[in-house]
Amino acid sequence: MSRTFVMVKPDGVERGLIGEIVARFECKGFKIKEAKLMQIERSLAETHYGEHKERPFFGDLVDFITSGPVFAMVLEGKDAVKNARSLIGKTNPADAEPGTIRGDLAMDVSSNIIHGSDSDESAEREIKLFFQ
Ligand code: RTP
Ligand code: MG
Repeated sequence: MSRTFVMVKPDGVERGLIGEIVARFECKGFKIKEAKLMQIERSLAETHYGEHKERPFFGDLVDFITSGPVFAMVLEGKDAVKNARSLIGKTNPADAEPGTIRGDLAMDVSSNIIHGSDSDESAEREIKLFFQ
């Protein structure tokens, strides 16, 4: 068993999709170990997305992720990072397969409704950042 960090982004919370998204992870077999609705401070957003700080979309990404509450979760399961990313689907919802969360529920790369850690190291780093 391993852990991953997942959060419903402000667009997903605003659209009332927390229940739908949590249900998909539970149906897959994940256990929810921690969960909270929270407002992300700008400094936390900049640290969380630090790997993208030189990218042209960084400012918009930080503005977006701090624009309203997010629903942050720690999920446990077999190959948690990989299984969660496969449920989530590709970064750009236009490329995400139907059946995935982004493929079914989003249309735009800048508001793609959910975040999932991309490696075990990122997962542990992000779990510490959000749930110390
Ligand atoms: P996330 O970190 O949010 O789970 O998304 P991801 O791993 O699938 O994608 P990543 O490469 O880490 O990018 C982080 C977020 O930046 C936005 N993005 N915009 N305009 C663009 O070309 C672009 N590329 C990435 C997306 O909202 C993505 O989720
Ligand atoms: Mg990422």
